Amino acid sequence: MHSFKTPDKIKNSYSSRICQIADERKKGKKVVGTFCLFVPDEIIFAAGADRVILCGGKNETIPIAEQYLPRNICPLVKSSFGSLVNDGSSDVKSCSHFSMVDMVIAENTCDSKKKMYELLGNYIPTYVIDLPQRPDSPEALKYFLSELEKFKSAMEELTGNRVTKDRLREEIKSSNETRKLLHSLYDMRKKDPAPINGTEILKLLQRQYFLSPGEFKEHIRNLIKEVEESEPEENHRPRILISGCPMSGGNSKVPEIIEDRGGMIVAEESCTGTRSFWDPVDEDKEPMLALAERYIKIPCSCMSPNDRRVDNNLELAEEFDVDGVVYYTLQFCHGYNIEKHKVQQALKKAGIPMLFIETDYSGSDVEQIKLRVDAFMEMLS
Ligand code: BJ8
Repeated sequence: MHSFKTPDKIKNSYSSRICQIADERKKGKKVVGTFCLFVPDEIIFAAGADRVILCGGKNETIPIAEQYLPRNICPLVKSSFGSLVNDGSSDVKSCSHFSMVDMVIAENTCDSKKKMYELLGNYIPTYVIDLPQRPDSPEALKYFLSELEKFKSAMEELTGNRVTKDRLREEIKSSNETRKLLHSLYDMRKKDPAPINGTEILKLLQRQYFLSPGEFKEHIRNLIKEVEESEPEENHRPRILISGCPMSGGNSKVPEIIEDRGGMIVAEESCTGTRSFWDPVDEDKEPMLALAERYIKIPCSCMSPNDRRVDNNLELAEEFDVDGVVYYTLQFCHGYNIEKHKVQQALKKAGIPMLFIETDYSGSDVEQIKLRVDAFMEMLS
């Protein structure tokens, strides 16, 4: 397997991004923090603001969160909250960009997040976008569009800038360019053997939130070039689609185990994978409507019914010619956990084997996961 050299600039993107944001703020730019794909970046950027992602993928901040939140909720929510409310009294490093955020832009998705946002409002101004949860009706689109209009006004108020249709069109075009580049990168993974491993791609997607959109595009272009010029690998390894909860920065436990044990992740049906870029925004439509239409279709398990996600799994499995699916959920993420059943049924019908892994951010189950992955790989080989 080829190992791609991540340029130092990209490796150190976190610290340089913090400096960049600090500079921007000195010049009066507003910075917002987000947790979810349902918040359209295009509106934030069109308002002249910057954004950082606040989702936590690290285990260390969970004990801090457990002073406020129940233990039996999803680690992503606890890790994020612990990192944000860390007052420095423990040895754990806090989320340094949280102090640079003027406002959190939250969204009503799962119960744990919704309730966590209510507490977060005690620490920082928190704006919540409401979501209709039955996405396929015309009323839902109308409601979501009205929520995005309100969000646009909130951004105008925060920044003092008007969000014009032209600015929105520019940002939609720019985001679509990023989406196209990611599609080109993913197309390369359709080869057998795939020329780049999935852990590498996951880290790229996690890192995008610590790069400006321009830097991220440049990084993808360079990576595509490097992959094109690399020597192809010879041995076929079981091709895996990983499907389920997002993997925030700091969390790459399961993909690393899969690839260390001989598998090759060729696609991810997740918010740190295809869900984040698969569908473009229609550039020919009125921009706010086009944004509402595109974002409401994100097949998150908080939507009901969410058959689009079942279909996406089947389509990706076929397109990337996978040998098996690893269905990955975080503990206490009821939406993805329950949805497993429907996905498993559909995959079974299509003759595609599936391994279910429910885990957290700790290392306590690593040995057990390795054993289960070994057995799965053996079955697929
Ligand atoms: S669009 S997946 S980013 S909500 S893992 S916190 S769902 S209990 S992160 Fe998500 Fe937006 Fe949906 Fe994507 Fe809740 Fe589940 Fe935890 Fe989750």
